[in-house]
Amino acid sequence: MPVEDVEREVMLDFVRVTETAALRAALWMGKGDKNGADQAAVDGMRGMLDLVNVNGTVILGEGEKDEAPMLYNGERIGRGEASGRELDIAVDPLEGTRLVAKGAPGAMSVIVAAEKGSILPVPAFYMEKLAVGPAAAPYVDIDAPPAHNIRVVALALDKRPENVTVVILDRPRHEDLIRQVREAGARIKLISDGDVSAGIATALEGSGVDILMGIGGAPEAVLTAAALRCLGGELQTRLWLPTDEAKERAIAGGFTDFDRVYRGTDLVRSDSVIFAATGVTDGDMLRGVRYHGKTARTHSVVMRARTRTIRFVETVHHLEYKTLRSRRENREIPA
Ligand code: VTB
Repeated sequence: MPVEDVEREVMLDFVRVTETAALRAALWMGKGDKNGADQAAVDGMRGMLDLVNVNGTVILGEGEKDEAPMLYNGERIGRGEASGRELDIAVDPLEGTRLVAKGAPGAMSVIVAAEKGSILPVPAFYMEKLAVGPAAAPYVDIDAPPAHNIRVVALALDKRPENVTVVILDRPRHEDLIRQVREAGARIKLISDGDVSAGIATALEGSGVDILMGIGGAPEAVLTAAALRCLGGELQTRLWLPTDEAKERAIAGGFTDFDRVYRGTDLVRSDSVIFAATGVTDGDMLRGVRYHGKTARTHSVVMRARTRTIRFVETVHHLEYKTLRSRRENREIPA
């Protein structure tokens, strides 16, 4: 069966996967327990993945950096039947664990499925990132100073540099970057977490953000790359290896050129890719989980690069009829 047929067939199953993770994580909103929220999302995601007719290998699981529970790198997922296609999988069952713990906006559950061999197994926790939408894509350069990139984005978007909005993770490591962006005259949106949705937002008209800059999680960069492949945006990245240990880890993973710029198309090397996400708390792109009586409502996006179709899916889940049973572990997965 041609690969594109498989994408069409399984893409809605991947929405079910992120919906389930989001529904479980949403119960932890505001409880001050980011690990509990993450574990709930991981359980939901793993349980639902057992039902999908693919043979996936997790290339980038989540959690290593934060020592969170994880879908392990190398773990085999899917129903495991001969008819299932081999796929690379990258997941972040809960992007923004701290956001859920605080009940803050912007958390979502994310999965990427791509042609086997196409997801780069980045052996780093962090990457420098520069993301923009389609109009500015040809002009930006991660090696250029922020002022240059702000200028070219302003030109591409036909606005003044003072009207350009740059999203940056609010971290001490970004002090100098923030100063440079301010000197260049642009506006800044500092976020506490969630640079996947911020990176994607640069490619969504009307999101209010134009550029993502700074250092964030490396798996998050790969997820962003997959989404931007579907949206026509541009992502440029470089490994950020602040310690000897981080450098050794990169070398052990076969990465020796630390100055190399990885573009989104280097991180996800095929157009045969599906990106699915469901909102947990309200965000720029997705609404969070809402409860009405005995139902819960989820809001998801699923897109694929080959056709660049972007589907927003709103689902009503009847909570009394919804059970999730792990086939592998043969047990009911608790909500
Ligand atoms: C970002 C953010 C994630 O990690 O990638 C961030 O998008 C980077 O790491 O939601 P630090 O928090 O260590 O700066 C997350 O916050 C998740 O770990």
